[in-house]
This record gives sequence, C-alpha cells and structure tokens, in this order.
Amino acid sequence: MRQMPLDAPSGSAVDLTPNEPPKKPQYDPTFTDKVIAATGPNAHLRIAQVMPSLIRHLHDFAREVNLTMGEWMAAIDLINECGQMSDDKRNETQLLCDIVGLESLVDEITSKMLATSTSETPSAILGPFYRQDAPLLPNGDTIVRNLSPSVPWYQKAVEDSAFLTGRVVSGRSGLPIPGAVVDVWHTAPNGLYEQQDEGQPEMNMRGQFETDADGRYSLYALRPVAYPIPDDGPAGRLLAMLDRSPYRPGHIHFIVSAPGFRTLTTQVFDDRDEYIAKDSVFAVKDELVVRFKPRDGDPQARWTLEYDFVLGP
Ligand code: MBD
Ligand code: FE
Repeated sequence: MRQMPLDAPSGSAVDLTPNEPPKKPQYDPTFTDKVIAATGPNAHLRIAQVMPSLIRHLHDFAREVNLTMGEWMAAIDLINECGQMSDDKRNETQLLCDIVGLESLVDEITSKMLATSTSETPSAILGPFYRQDAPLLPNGDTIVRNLSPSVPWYQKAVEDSAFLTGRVVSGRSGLPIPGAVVDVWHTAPNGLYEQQDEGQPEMNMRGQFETDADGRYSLYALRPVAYPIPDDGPAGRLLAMLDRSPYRPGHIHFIVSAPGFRTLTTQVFDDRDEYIAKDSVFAVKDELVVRFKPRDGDPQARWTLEYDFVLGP
C-alpha cells in the first residue's frame, strides 16, 4: 500500500506525489471476477455461495503479501505433508487449523447460530484425539485404568486423583436430565492421550457415563496437566516459525448428549494452569475455567470437581 505523505490534508483527493506517475493496479484487476464467474448455473447451492468469497479472500491474500511461487509451493508441500502423516490416530490437517484458530472460530460460529439462550454451557473444540466407543461405565467408576506403582507417573496420578460430578440440566426448564450420556477423555499425567502412548492400556482415561434419576454423573479421573500438542510435524514447524509455544492448558474433554437436546462438545480447564491465557489452539472460555477443591476422607481422590452441563434444545 502507498503511504500517504505525513503533511497530506486529511480527506484530500489530490495525489500529492507529483513526481510519480499515477499508479496502475499492480495486478490484473479483472482476474478474480473472471475466476468467480466461471461457476456454472448448476453449481451446488452452498458451494456456489461460499466459493466466491473463498476465492476472493485467497486472491486478496496472495496480492496483499505478494505471494511468490516458491512460498506457495512451500505451503502446498506443508499441506500435503499434513495429509500424508494423518491417520485414525493423528489428524495433522485439523491440528494445522487449530493453531491458526480456525477450529475454535468455526465452533463459535456454529454454536452461536444454534444457541437459543446464554445459559447454555459454552462449547469448545473437539480436537483430534476423540475416540468413539469409549466404554460405558457405571457412575462412580474410574477412567484411570491399570494404575499401579510401576507406572512411571504413578505418584502424579495419586496427587491429582479427582472425583468429578455434576448434573446435566435443561437450559430451557432448568430441570435435570436423567439418561444423558457424558463422554469424557483426557491425557495421562505424561501429557499423552492413550492412543499416542504405547505404555497406556486401550481406552485409558476415557469413558461414558449415564446420568441417574437426578440427572447426576460421577466418576474418578485426574486433574489434567498442561501438555504440548504434537509438534514433530508441519503444525509444530509452523509454531516454531511463529515463535509460539505448542502448550495447551490442562483440560478435560466432554461430549454431553441426551435425546431432544443439542449435543454439547466442550472442555473444562483447570484454573491452576499457567497456560490458561496462552492456549496454543485458542479454546479457553471463562465459563469453562474450573476450580478443583480438596477432598477429604476418600482414599480414591484428593480433589473434587463439581460441574453442571446446561444443554440447549
Ligand atoms: C488437543 O488435545 C486438543 O484438545 C485440541 C483441541 C487440539 C490439539 C490437541
Ligand atoms: Fe485435548
């Protein structure tokens, strides 16, 4: 962009740099419209609605930064590498979107479009480590499997042992919802999800719990720890080039569902965590920051977290 001379009168339409010839647009000004106009009359409706905007933003971006062939090819290589290293245990393309805030933004847009009241528990992104079919466990059971003193992080797991309980309630009526399913997962104290870590048993730190007649769920789990998102791939390289930390604040993931209610995907964040204000994937919301309280007289847990989920219709 051309800088205005500092002494230019504001609002002046006169070009005050007489020694330069009037500038022509740097790039073909008809090009983007031509690409958009190539859309055919039978285009898919939503695609025809979103693609012109995507094309315009992409072209404007390329012009704004004067993107070169070499830089564009480097980006292509990076995206290809994301795809090549993704499988059912790792989704690098999703991670790439996460570190530029795109998954959190789309989550905000989606939940605001669907929400009917502000009393509903805010959503947070699913993230790449969800697994379907976590075992359905009775209330009061633990999602910490095969914990013994031979596990390297045994001591930390004892120190962070926590009882999680709360109700699932209807945002509209305020009444508890019996038979709601609370699907929960978090990392081990070494900061790894079970599928990232050969040392953990299958489905460790994962479970589903059905609320009782009072709409209450309860389980044993751990206070979550801060951990770096996988940074050995393209997303990690980009973070390094941006001089950013790969850390996420300790969090517990939940998907809460009940017939007749909108399924809630969210996370809660432990307020002890130093990374609360610098989540590498920008998922923290004030209402999702929780405080664990000391728990007395329970050999299975040193901490309690009480948290209610409020579902929208
Ligand atoms: C995670 O554990 C996560 O929850 C998200 C959203 C992104 C990367 C890693
Ligand atoms: Fe996570």
